[in-house]
Amino acid sequence: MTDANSAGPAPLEPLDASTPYPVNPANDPRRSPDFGVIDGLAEEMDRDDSLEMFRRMALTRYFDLRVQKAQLDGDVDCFIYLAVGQEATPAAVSMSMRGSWVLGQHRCHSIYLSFDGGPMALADELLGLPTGCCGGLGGSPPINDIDKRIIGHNGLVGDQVPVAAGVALTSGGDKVVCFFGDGAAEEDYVLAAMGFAASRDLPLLFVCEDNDLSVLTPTVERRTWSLTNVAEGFGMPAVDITDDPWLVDHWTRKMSENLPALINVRTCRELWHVGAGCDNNAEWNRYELTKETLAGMQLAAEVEKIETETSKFVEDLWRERLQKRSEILPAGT
Ligand SMILES: Cc1ncc(C[n+]2csc(CCOP(=O)(O)OP(=O)(O)O)c2C)c(N)n1
Ligand SMILES: [Mg+2]
Repeated sequence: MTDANSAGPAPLEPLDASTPYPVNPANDPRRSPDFGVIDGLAEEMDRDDSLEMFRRMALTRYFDLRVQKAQLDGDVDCFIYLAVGQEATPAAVSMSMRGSWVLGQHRCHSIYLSFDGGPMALADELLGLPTGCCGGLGGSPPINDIDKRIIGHNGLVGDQVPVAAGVALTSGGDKVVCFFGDGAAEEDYVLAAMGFAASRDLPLLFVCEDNDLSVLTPTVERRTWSLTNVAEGFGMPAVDITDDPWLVDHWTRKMSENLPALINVRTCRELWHVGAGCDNNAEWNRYELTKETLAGMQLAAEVEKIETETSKFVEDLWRERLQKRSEILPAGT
């Protein structure tokens, strides 16, 4: 937090690309773009569905890159938790789980947008406008769209997991998806909630977005156990996979038939934990790999069209909302 008397946070600049960083210090083979991949899944999915899944990834990516620019420009000054690099997991899970209750953690623009939360309300939230999805008072994590059954986060890492168990206990059988991070998995109340969900047979899908980082600390320096082993110990099905979107979609459909269950997804955070900077240490680029797969399916022209349309949609949205803010809030607010 900044000092209440200070002029605000110092401007953020990306670090130099050569900054040393302990990426995958254990040389863990599970941190791989191919971990658990099943051949042929992309070709099996309906082509329009594959393109829709990519469209959701593109919306997150263009939106969060625009938020990054807005922060570097000084237009967004709240704490921001960007999901650039992590687009595939929420996009893929949402393909079969939209309409379920969904809870995310602080890094949740991707979840909100993939589950059809309103982009304008999210932009307004980050700009501090009263039309934001938390009244412009919450910022990046607590983004809600209750009509779409999206419940935002309050910043206490992992606390959405026991809340999700409560939602699943009272949902009348409706499914609940709860996203959380590999760091959150170490909180006692997260593990207790998983045990409770297993004991009560709750309709709850746990999705761990495992970017191998809790702020800057890699998993190997934090714990010796695997979350999938713990989930299996509780008696629930669990799978550990990379973030290939067709693979994530495949396991989401399979696991959601027998809840509660856990999917641990290996993914890469491209930007800083909080803020707009970039350390250039993502181990793979799932967004580009997804485009390559689609190109191999002769869908490159459709991909280009989606990117052009999404980029224009996001640019137009931010231009309009920045204009709106300048009209309703005094300069410097
Ligand atoms: C209970 C609690 N402990 C510590 C923090 C500080 N904190 C904020 S984010 C974070 C790391 C979370 O890592 P992870 O769950 O893997 O999510 P990621 O940021 O990687 O998406 C920590 C320790 C917090 N907000 N709440
Ligand atoms: Mg993490």
